[in-house]
Amino acid sequence: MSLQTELETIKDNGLRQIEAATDQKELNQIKVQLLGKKGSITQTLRGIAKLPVEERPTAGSLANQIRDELTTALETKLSALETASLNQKLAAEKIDVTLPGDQIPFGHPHVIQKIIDEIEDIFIGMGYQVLSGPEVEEEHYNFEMMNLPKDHPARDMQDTFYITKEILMRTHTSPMQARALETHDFSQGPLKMISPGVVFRRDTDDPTHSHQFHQVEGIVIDKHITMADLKGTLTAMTHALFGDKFQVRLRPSYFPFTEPSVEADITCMNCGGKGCAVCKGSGWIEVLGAGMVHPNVLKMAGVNPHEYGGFAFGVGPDRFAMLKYGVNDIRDFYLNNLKFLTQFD
Ligand code: FA5
Repeated sequence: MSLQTELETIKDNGLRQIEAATDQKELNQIKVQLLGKKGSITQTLRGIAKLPVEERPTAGSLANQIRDELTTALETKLSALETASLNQKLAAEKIDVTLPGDQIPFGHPHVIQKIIDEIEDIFIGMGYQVLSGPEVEEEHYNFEMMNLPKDHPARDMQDTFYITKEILMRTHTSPMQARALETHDFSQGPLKMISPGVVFRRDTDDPTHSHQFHQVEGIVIDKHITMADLKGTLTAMTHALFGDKFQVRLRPSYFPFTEPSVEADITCMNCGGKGCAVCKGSGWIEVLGAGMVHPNVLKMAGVNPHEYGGFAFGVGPDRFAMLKYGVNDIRDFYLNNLKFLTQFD
């Protein structure tokens, strides 16, 4: 067989093999067989040296032409195989974006925090500032500055967790009254402040008492503030939280840091005021303590009680949450039972 015929045969067989190749690995093997160092084209090219001199240029140029044709055919096939494999991969990895995704559970504010947020919004709307204070408090602020000197019998009203003799877990948010009074600059206007937070008492837990619960303290100090302002403010808060049907009733009470002192009841949610087991037949539920700030509290904080006066109150948002959502046991709020807590989402 002449060299030319040999080259044509290699080309025809090579093109057929290239065409029939089904994957890149196979194509690579064909490439090596045809164009590699020991490949058929290379071997044949070696034979050129044995040809008569005048035949060598024609044979050499044919060999180069065939090598180029095979190289082009290999590249074209390689690109076709790559496209086919990419299409196959895309088809296999296709996702249906219309399918519903996996539900990722999200956290949400605790129900008591929601009530506190609502109370904050109401008072911010009435021009109050919101302050927060230490839960680990000095006895000085928790008691002394609230007109409860050492050995005052009213200290027994709030059983206390002591850390040291002078440091305790605050039993109420009222120390924030003293802290705000001390720092407020009355030349800039009246003091109108609320302070929400956690408080701690050595109370025995029962359906309406927890040893750790929340309070929102409120205080307004200016000239000419009266008890009517207190009642109006508490009524505005109650209407905003529960609706206009709910009334506020003030009953005389005693707190060492207010004079006069009151406890405020609101219309029982459960019976609408008719009287039921929840309100023990009275039609009212006690939700907060309040009163006109005692002159001693003002004096100790450096405020002249002859010039300034006002009211203060301490709300229990845990009790509000119980009323609002018909929860009969305060302890449910603290058990971290997600089935219970997620119903307030
Ligand atoms: C006080 O703590 C006063 N500092 C409130 C106050 C502030 C009076 C400013 C005057 C001026 P009392 O102990 O009554 O008061 O608590 C206030 C409210 O906290 C109660 O009305 C009730 O809603 C809530 N509360 C009291 N003890 C508990 C408890 N163990 N568990 C849950 N809520 C409670």
